[in-house]
Amino acid sequence: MKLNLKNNGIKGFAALCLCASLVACGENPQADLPEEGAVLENTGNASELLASAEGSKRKVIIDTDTGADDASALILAAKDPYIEIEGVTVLVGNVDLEQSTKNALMALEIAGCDAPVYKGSAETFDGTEKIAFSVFGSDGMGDADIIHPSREAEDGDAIDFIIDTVKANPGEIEIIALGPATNVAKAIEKDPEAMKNVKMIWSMGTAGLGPGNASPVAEFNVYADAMAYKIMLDSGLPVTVVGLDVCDDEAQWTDDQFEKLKTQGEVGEFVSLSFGKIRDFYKANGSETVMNCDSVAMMCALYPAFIKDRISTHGSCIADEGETYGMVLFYKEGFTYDAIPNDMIYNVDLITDVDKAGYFEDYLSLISDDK
Ligand SMILES: [Ca+2]
Repeated sequence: MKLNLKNNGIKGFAALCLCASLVACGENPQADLPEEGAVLENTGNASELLASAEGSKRKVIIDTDTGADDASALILAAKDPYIEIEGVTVLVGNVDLEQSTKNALMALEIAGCDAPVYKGSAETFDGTEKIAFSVFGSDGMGDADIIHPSREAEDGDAIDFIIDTVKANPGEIEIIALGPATNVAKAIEKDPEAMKNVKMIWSMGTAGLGPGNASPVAEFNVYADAMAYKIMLDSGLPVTVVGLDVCDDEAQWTDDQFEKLKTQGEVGEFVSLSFGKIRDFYKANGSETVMNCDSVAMMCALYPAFIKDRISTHGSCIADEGETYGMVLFYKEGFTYDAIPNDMIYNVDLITDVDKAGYFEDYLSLISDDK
């Protein structure tokens, strides 16, 4: 879908789009943002999404166990003119901490973004050594020889960075967590008072209201560190969860779509190549299409219009060993259960529907330099 964006009384919207691609990561001057209430004439969803974003810059920390899906989401964020990426915090998950850090640095670099990157957890919340498990290739990025970052991570620790940034920006910081909840849980444990000032934690995690992928009931990010996820949900902090069930069916990317990505310059080719190994994995398991949940979560966090439905819930994570390890139960606010009282803390919003059909075209448009 070719977008037809028209400048409709907005100062230099074309310049905004160009600006967004050249000086991403919150370097765009505020004056270049569309004025509140501005109307964008368009024929495509992505521009509607841009118009639905808030008029002032939001401050985000992106927490990532950077594999190909995380990298695609980082690029989406780096291209967004409405957010300031305060920093990217990394942890083990899809790949080990060192590789995860390199992948995050490379994804930012390919998107022209110089946000600082901080290393975090190399093990689970309770100190268990974490064995990385990747279906994205040994480097988490398709083993396509595309990871050659020119930058290195900052000296500071990711947990301290999260705490210090939240302290310095009370009520303003949104954490977009794309991996296991270890870094977030450690920050909550280390300074719970400071973390009360978090505006929102967006979490790609859980099976939502559908089946799991790490086990029949557990999703990978939760399964990788269920205690950390439990601490995050039990903290009472506001959490918005994007589960597996809103990333399936029409939201899954096809071979044709990956080919289309390849034609979208250096960034599109990078994303397409990084998914090579997981596409093989899906095909070997009988699926011609591939999930990209981290970018669904990023779309939800950045573009309210992408979200079609949500419910207010209490989220309860099972961290005890056993068949249900890593399962998350959602108790719906206002629902009367037969057997148990439903008078809990409803700090967890569960996204229950997104614009699956428009997801790929939206993604393609939003990372494009010629929106
Ligand atoms: Ca991830």
